[in-house]
Amino acid sequence: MLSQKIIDRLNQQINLEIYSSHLYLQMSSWCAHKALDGCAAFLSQHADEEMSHMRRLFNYLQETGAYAVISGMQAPPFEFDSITPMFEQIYEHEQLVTSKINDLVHLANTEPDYATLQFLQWYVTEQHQEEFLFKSILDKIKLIGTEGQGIFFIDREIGNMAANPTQEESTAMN
Ligand code: OFO
Repeated sequence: MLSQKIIDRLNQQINLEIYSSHLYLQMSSWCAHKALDGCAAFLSQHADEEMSHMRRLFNYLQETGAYAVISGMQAPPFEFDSITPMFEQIYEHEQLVTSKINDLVHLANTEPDYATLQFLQWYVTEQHQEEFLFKSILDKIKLIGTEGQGIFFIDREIGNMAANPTQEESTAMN
């Protein structure tokens, strides 16, 4: 049985994962609007992955007999200058998600709630991978640049990541 404090924090995390999905779906729409089809496909796929993160939390709360609650949430931004600040924004957002997961791990450890602590290990690993993924995309953008044909190559490169989803991304899409 989970404490009310843990339930509340897991519900907050559910809503943050939904916001992440909305944010990336909105960004994918902006990319599609700018004919950046590779980035659009990658971000749309990543939006699905965020919903799978939400589902995992949702199911955990239900399995423990707790009540999963979806809250109202702010709309994501929909205007972007270019893909460079967009991916910088994503990287910052993922760092925020990591800090929220760390807070949750700390809470589960101090309660103590060892089942939740173990459940959260998946998210610790996932956030490490997410930060690495978006940092490497930013590195590629800086290396290739977005001037002239650079944006074409960047878009193709990021689109290839969507064409080769990880196992988890495949599961999230099915
Ligand atoms: Fe992007 O990892 Fe969930 O939020």
